[in-house]
Amino acid sequence: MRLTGVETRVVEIPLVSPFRTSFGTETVRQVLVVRAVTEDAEGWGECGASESPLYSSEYTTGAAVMLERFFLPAIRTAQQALGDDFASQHVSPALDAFKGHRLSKSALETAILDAQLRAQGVSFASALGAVRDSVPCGVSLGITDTIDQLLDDVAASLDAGYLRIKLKIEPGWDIGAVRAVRERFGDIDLQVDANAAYRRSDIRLLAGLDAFDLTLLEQPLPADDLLGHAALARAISTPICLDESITSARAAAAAIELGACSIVNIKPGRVGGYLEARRVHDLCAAHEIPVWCGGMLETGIGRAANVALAALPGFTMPGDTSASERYYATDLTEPFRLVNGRISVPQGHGLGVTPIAEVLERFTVRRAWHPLSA
Ligand code: NPG
Repeated sequence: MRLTGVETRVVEIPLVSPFRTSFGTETVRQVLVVRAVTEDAEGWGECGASESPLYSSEYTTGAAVMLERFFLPAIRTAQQALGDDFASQHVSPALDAFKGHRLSKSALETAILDAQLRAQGVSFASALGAVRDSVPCGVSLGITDTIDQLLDDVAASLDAGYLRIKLKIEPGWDIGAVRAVRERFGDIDLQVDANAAYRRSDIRLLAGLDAFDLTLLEQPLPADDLLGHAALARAISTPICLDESITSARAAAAAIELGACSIVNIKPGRVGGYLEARRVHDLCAAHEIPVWCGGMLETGIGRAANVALAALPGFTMPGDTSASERYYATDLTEPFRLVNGRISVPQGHGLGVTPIAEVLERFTVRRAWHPLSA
């Protein structure tokens, strides 16, 4: 393929309601949208970074700078060396010298992969190896001011058809919230996500969750504390799932070998892209570790790719692949809808969805075009 250029846009879209986690509250989703233009097609990617570096070290403006200053010049060099043989599998090696910044790398690789697949007439799902045409969906519920509000959110989510509920927790909003939801809704598929808000000294407190038969406890401890997670896994019966700690297939292998988790949340952005996400999936499948697809408040662009990934065989648990309306009154693409708790996997070429030009324009706050042709 021959890339003629890449457009970066910073987009700001209001969320239907504030999303509060242990690391902060988002009311407007600020997102970097990447468009890769080739001679035959154009492709789209979305960066999972938020306005501030609170979930990870990356943030939207920084991601735009990384692309502009480092990644696009490296892609230009790779393309000059490879000529028409340049393809999406060359993106990650071309960017490998730059440490970290995986969310940003993923956005660029996804846009280039999308352009390639559209030109080839292949869907993301079939390129990745999907085995189903719809995926079971869960929902992630933020921290609320009161337990009553949380119970209302759970009730609305179950009414909408979500097949599992994930509660965000933090110190002071954990056992009580879980108990209230269990008491009110009984035997639902329920899990919790701490976003690294606890420390090893909280093991006794976290053992208190065992009474509630949760499907999993996600990322209780800091990302770099694999040994702490292993110690916790030995001390409690609730299965441990890792998110922030799993930054690559290599990191997943270490976590599994150490006994730090028995379930893995795969977020393609967090591991640097969909190609690495598939490697994490394959590794977990080889170790019989169930996986599910995480979410980062994606617009329809990122959601399309996540839903395709979640259709791979090892994704045996419902993911954070909610319908567009859970977050956005107006999505950048045609909205993803929940039907009987599932979302259909797009079957069109590439991502199978395209941003609606007028909507994209309305929410764009900054844009830049970076020519790449020689
Ligand atoms: O459904 O897209 C979704 C959101 C799921 O809870 C969710 N995402 O910690 O996993 C997380 C959280 C998140 C949101 C992370 C925004 C980073 C940014």
